Amino acid sequence: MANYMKMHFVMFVLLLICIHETKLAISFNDLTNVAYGKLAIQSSEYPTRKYPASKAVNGILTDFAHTDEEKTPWLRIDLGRNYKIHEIEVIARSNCCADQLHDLDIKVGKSVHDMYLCGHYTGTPKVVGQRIAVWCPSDTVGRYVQIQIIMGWKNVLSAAEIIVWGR
Ligand SMILES: [Ca+2]
Repeated sequence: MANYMKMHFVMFVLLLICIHETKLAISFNDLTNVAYGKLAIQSSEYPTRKYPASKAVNGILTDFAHTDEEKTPWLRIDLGRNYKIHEIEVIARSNCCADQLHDLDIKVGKSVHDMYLCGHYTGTPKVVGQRIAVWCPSDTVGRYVQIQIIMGWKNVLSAAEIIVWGR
């Protein structure tokens, strides 16, 4: 009987280990924000030049990058090397005007001349500080991440932060 109990105990422990390993396999703990502090440029500067693209990758949600008025403004981040990219989040500015951030193409590429779509956001944020998230196709690898407004005629692109979850 003692051996029977011991065998059950060992099986129970093995089961716990299996559950633990499975959880590790499906968790995303190894992803980091690979955009944080990286080089960023945007298609134009707001006339006061107070809102450079770097403000979209500085980890601060209360400031933001802001282009001048254009038809299809964009902001591009150079991650410094290729990363496997899982998810990209774009956070609207938190003081006003979240609707500036609408109808976005979110692209990834190994080269700025060869970017492909990770995801598209259709519509307009309804609240300040809104988070827009897109999940890239599973095999997405790239060094450059770009967001661009593709609808309308007079737009400004203003993002408080762009978070790129990758490894
Ligand atoms: Ca910021």
